[in-house]
Amino acid sequence: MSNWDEIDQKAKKWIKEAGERIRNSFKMELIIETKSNPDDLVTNIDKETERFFIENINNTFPGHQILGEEGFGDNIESLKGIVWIIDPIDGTMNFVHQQRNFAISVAVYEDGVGQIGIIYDVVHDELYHAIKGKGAYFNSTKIEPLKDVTLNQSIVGINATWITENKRIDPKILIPIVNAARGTRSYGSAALEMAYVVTGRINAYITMRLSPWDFAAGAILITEVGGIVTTLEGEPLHLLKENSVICANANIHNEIFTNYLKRK
Ligand code: 2AM
Ligand code: CA
Repeated sequence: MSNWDEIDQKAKKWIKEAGERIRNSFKMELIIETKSNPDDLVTNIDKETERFFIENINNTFPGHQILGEEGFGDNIESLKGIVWIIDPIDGTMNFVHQQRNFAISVAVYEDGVGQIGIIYDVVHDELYHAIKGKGAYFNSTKIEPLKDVTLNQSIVGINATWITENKRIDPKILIPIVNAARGTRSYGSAALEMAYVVTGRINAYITMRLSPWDFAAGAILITEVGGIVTTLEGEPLHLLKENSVICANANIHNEIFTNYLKRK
């Protein structure tokens, strides 16, 4: 068994165990706190789940580094070596308000190159997973490469906050894309929305601002089905800072950058 297979099997075991704990937590009362603003939620379950991964990874793979949303991992300044990038609950607002539409996202990178990407839809017990070069899977079924549909035949995942997000990029650039698409959807978990692009349930996902733990696993999965992931300026995603993100099949990505967005 190769090194990556062993890491992949452990990661999947832990993600399933963490999911089981999260499903059990539905019966208990949550401790909800806010982070950067009153809408930025974190719960005791986000924190417990992240600690669960960190403990297991540190015990099993002591040389590996960990970047986690809740900050219990390492203080990472470089991507050298093996780095786990973990979002214990992606879509925390959905977790708190809906008890659905959230996921655990786990990615393993080596020297900045994505090797393993796993997204677990906890409520549906659905696992999206990929090892670099071996294709992407939905549970035990191999996912077909993305079909070359055009934007006017597409559903685009996009969050309504794009209307007001204008720190670096003028949100108006998205209006013609929304008009050209067949429809838009917003699910509130970047990891799940990227998993939906991978399985063709939506055909593109566009967002003005994500953190590395939101997209680290999704980016690996999308690459494995022939899709493209970049910033809205057409650059590769940076794994140690916030990024705008557009991911889609190669055809739509090209169509959008030919007709609507400018590369830097
Ligand atoms: P979270 O639930 O882990 O916070 C919602 O559209 C998606 O964007 C979720 O994946 C959410 O992750 C993420 N998100 C919400 N606010 C964000 C912010 N200020 N910066 C980066 N990502 C954010
Ligand atoms: Ca997240």
